Amino acid sequence: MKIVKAEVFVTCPGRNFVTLRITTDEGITGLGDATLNGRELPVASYLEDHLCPQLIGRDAHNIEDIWQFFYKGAYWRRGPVTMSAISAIDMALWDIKAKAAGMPLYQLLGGASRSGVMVYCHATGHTINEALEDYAKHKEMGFKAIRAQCGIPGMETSYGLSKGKGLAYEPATKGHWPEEQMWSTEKYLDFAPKLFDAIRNEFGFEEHLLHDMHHRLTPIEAARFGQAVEPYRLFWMEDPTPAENQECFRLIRQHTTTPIATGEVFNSIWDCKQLIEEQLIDYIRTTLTHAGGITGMRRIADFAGLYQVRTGSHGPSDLSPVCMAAALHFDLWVPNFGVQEYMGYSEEMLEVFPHTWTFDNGYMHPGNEPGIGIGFDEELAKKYPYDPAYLPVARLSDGTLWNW
Ligand code: CS2
Ligand code: MG
Repeated sequence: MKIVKAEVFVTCPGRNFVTLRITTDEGITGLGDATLNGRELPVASYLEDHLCPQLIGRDAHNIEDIWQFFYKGAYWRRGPVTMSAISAIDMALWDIKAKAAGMPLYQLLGGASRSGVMVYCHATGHTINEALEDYAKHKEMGFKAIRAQCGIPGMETSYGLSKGKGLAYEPATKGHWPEEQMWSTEKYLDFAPKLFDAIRNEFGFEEHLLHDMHHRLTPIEAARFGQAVEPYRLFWMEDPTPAENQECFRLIRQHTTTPIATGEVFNSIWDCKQLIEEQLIDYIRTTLTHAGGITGMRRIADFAGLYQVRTGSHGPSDLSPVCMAAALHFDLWVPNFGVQEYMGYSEEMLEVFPHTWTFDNGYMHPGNEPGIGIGFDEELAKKYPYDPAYLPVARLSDGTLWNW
């Protein structure tokens, strides 16, 4: 089955998404997500200018060889742009293979290991009370795992907050310049435990409670945070510190039993190697869109399984519904599954990407259509052209650039 066409679409039904569509001589098409928030166009160009022409004429069934060809064959290995492009190709080819086999993708991977995929949602508020209201709303919807974030007194904004009460969370700002936000670790460390205290007092321990620190603490500060929140038994603390230096997680680990999740910005198994091998983390958050598609993620998950590290894939709505659809197949199969992030999508987004997944009482299922169960409405997508937007940056009160 030969590849005859590979097309790239950039569309913005609320957020910019990069979509790859591969077509074969048998008329089967596959979709892949190549979205890299705030850096969409280089990935689109990497695909269009370099990889797509080299796909034409290849056997669509040779997924592994095509992955290796673009990984080793570029000479320049890894990196978010390269890996997002390879990921999209990989996802689209698995979609095609599953359609050709007449099976939902999870069947090709080895079948379902569970009846549904536990997903976690976001509860957020500018104050603790607002966060409690949002938590109650999500609990009511049936979520079994809830991430909680809230505003910190003395800081105008913080990670994970919407731009106003009742508005959907959207960190990026339109235009060509990132918003600059102020960050104070001291204020955060003093206040954040109060949020978990309020949640556990109000709702008890029934739901899994998660929290994202978004890379902002140093290792010793993260250790102090982990220790302070132990009584609230978090499911995980996410990205406590930047992870380029993997061994710095040792220091956090020595001080706290609060489980650790990291990896949403990783793009290969090498970024996770030491963290997994030394059991410095509990959940690996790599995603299909950035870490090499099904082929890359399967390798990471199997490796993690040796060390009892479970998956907890990144799933914000700046990864397209194509990624979410494929992720649900992966999650339904992967033996060492932990949880899947699910922020949800706007109506406009879901109209451009019609899907077969379902949500029931906190668990999602990818559906049983052949392939990954996602479509792309090319005509509708044209109504939403690329609209530049950038993630914010964070600075300390003296102006020093920090980790957003
Ligand atoms: C995140 C994201 O979902 C998460 O855990 O940390 O919100 C992240 O900030 C965005 O995906 C960046 O594009
Ligand atoms: Mg995160």
